[in-house]
Amino acid sequence: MNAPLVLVSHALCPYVQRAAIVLHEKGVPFERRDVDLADKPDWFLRVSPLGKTPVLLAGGEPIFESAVICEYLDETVAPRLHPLDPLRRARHRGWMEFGSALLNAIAVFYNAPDEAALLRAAADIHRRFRQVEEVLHAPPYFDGAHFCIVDAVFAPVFRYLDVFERIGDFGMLAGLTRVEAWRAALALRPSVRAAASPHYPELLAAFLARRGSALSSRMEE
Ligand SMILES: N[C@@H](CCC(=O)N[C@@H](CS)C(=O)NCC(=O)O)C(=O)O
Repeated sequence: MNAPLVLVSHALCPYVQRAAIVLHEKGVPFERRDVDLADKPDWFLRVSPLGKTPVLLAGGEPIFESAVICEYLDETVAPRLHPLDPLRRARHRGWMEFGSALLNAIAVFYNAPDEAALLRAAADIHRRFRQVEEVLHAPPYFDGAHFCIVDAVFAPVFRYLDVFERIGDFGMLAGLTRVEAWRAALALRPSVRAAASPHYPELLAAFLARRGSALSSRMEE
């Protein structure tokens, strides 16, 4: 892979972080090009058929969808992050999808219109993390010592929790010691640290405060 890589990004996008983490793990230099998703430029709509970030421009060719970008990078640049065994790889792909569903549940939480819906959404997120707790058996990462793409998918999920916990105790990880240990290990990983701006917590807090949601109201208290 010789041509320069460009990651079309948005500062708050968790899917962009997945791709940035994988690029960093593989030691691939890349340029981030941020777009305003509230006012999408024409060049962006030409390379992003769904109008979403991330897009990876690889030698000028656009690749969209974060999971596809991660898989492409894994197939083309060492070290391999996915397991070599097809059955384990298939299971990892399932948990990547689970991570995407968790991001949707997080959006339901921060958009919840009232306290009852907010607490229901928090309980739903806790239930999902209980499922994750059941499959974590080999610390420090998702599948043992080897950092994998599922780790890159969950690290941005945990970044949300860091900010939610500043607002209140929602018990999303209550009693889930293996998930907490995994979260702590991911937070120390250089690729994870580099995937978002140091201002990310403040930017996310400002975004959450503007939602007009129950969570926004709590932030005003
Ligand atoms: N399935 C996509 C989801 C990407 C996504 O939802 N990106 C959001 C930002 S985090 C976006 O671009 N939203 C703009 C829009 O939907 O108009 C992926 O995995 O890449």
